[in-house]
Amino acid sequence: MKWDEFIITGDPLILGAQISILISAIGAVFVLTYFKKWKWLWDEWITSVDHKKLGIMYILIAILMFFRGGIDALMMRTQLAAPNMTFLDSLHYNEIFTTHGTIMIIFMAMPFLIGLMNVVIPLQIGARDVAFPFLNNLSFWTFVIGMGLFNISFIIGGSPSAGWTSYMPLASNELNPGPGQNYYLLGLQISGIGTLATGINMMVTIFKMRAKGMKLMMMPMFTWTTLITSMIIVLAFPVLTIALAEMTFDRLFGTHFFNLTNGGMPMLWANLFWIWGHPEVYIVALPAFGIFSEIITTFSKKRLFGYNAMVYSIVAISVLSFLVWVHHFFTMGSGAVVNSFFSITTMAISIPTGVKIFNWLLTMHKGRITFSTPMLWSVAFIPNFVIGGVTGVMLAMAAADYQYHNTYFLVSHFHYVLIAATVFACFAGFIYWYPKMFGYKLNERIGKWFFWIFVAGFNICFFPQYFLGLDGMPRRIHIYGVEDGWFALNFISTVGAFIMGLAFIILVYNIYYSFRYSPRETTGDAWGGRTLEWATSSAIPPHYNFAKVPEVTAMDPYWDMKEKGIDPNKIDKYEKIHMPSNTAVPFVMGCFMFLAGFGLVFEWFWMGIVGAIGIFACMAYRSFDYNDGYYVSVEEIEETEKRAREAK
Ligand code: HEM
Ligand SMILES: [Cu+2]
Repeated sequence: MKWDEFIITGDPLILGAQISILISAIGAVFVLTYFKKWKWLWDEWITSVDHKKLGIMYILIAILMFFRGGIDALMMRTQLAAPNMTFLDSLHYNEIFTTHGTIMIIFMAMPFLIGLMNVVIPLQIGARDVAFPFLNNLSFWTFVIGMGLFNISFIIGGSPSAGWTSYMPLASNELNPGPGQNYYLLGLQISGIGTLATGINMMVTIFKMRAKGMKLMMMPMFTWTTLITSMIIVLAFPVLTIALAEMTFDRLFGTHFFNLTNGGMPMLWANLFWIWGHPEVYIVALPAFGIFSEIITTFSKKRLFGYNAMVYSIVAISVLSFLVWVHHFFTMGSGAVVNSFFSITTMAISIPTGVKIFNWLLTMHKGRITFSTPMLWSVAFIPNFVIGGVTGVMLAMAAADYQYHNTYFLVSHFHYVLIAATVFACFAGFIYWYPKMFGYKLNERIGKWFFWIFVAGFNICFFPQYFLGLDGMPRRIHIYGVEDGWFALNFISTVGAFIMGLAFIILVYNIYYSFRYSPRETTGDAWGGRTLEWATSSAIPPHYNFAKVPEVTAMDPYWDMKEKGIDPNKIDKYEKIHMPSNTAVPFVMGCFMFLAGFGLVFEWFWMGIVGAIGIFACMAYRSFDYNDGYYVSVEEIEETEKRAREAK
């Protein structure tokens, strides 16, 4: 690599991005220095082990990534707006769909949901924190480092361009020289470690830290979906870890796992990728189902219809999610028997999913529904997601898939599923728990504008793509001709994409507007909630969550308490509370991970070794760190609780 190739120059779009990043960075440093906020940032956020703060930081970064992925999407839609456009060349287009897909799934959808889990789950089960608070901070920093490494590729060295699926041999050294693909491998590898640790953490938290009396079959639905999602993470992510490591070896050390030479198998990569990749789809879908369940019950003022059926269908979906991966390559010639098997398992998933849809509808049936914005998103989810689901069943028919495969029919299908389930749920959950995090609601009127414009833009963008697909337009093409006859629908689709972009601006404006003008929430129970997170005070409950952990005697425990006239915050005598200390180790370790990752991307092995030594040094340091946390004194609890009550 020559130095003049190191920093990407010459492209006006990238130059614009570089300049705006530089300006934002200088601005951030200036603001932090001017308001003397560095210490606050370090003590209260960077080294914090408080699950709520880590959750908020996850969400913040996810929104940032939604912006980046969204800009990518708009650039692609601009290029495709009309025949023979020359806005992006083919290589540039390839890079952008690769970073768009990877960022949206790995660095937007997952961290958004993990952020909401972090904020909500310990509160919802009546715990003081997650099971392993140190690990939680470490997970966060590994995710940030992986995200950062992946994102700098477009400034330093060049972006990956082999698609988010990185099929071999397209992703090999021969067809994809340069550091781009290495960024993909190492960025995902590092952030994947964080995700795996989060999965373990959440699983142990939910199994071991529930409030007294909360049996498994009494857990709120978001807790259930988080538990099952965590199990999927623990089972699926190691497959990705191995696959990425093998491809890294192929590229860096000349092994032959996925090359055609010396017995390697390109299809092995496709299989490993989707053995992780399909469960991954459910990692971002199940928590969404949980969020909708919480919101629909709250705003229908009813218990969830068919609670047991809901739990069993989540379990069924999670088992099936490991048995369908071949539907991603029906056309690669596995033969009729294999294709039939995977065709049937795929279609079978629609049964438990359908059960859930009916349960949500029946929860709303005869409920006293209020259409607040979180509820609007949840109601809109149902028909939009059904469109995605039904076209999924169409794709599942192996014989018919020979027609749909790799066309815009598929592109439309997976966006209907990912946006109507995951993105709608992220928005819904964000708005729903916003008062818990920040102490005031987002403005409802602006929120409704955001909702209607986004949902309209979404359908205008993606519905026409089904017909483009049926008309034969392949995915991942950067140009088409007048004679193809795809102009009108593509143009409509692009208009829809920009409408969604407009909606996003409205969301950002709403955050600003509500920060300035929203009335402060004083009850801690902004929406008339049913579960325990609403029993704590807001904004952001005290770092120990509950001065005294409530005892659970019924499903929807907070609703039950309210009905019985019990105030969980009325406590005669406080007792001191044990809490974990902050830690700087994960942040430092993250810096070494970055060094190691960056070194490997450029095959500067000395740098990789320095980074690795640093990582091990941090581990050793941590092993001899006997800090067992500290006690929050009774006086401090009294003081904190008084302040929280006074805010009422
Ligand atoms: C918000 C509006 C969005 C728009 C306008 C949009 C648009 C696009 C476009 C134009 C492509 C390239 C299609 C092609 O050339 O084959 C694409 C691919 C993709 N999108 Fe989106 N997208 C959006 C949101 C999302 C979200 C939220 C996710 C995931 C959570 C997502 C995941 C993907 C994936 C995985 C690909 C495939 C990338 C590949 O082929 O390697 N998109 N999207
Ligand atoms: Cu799949």
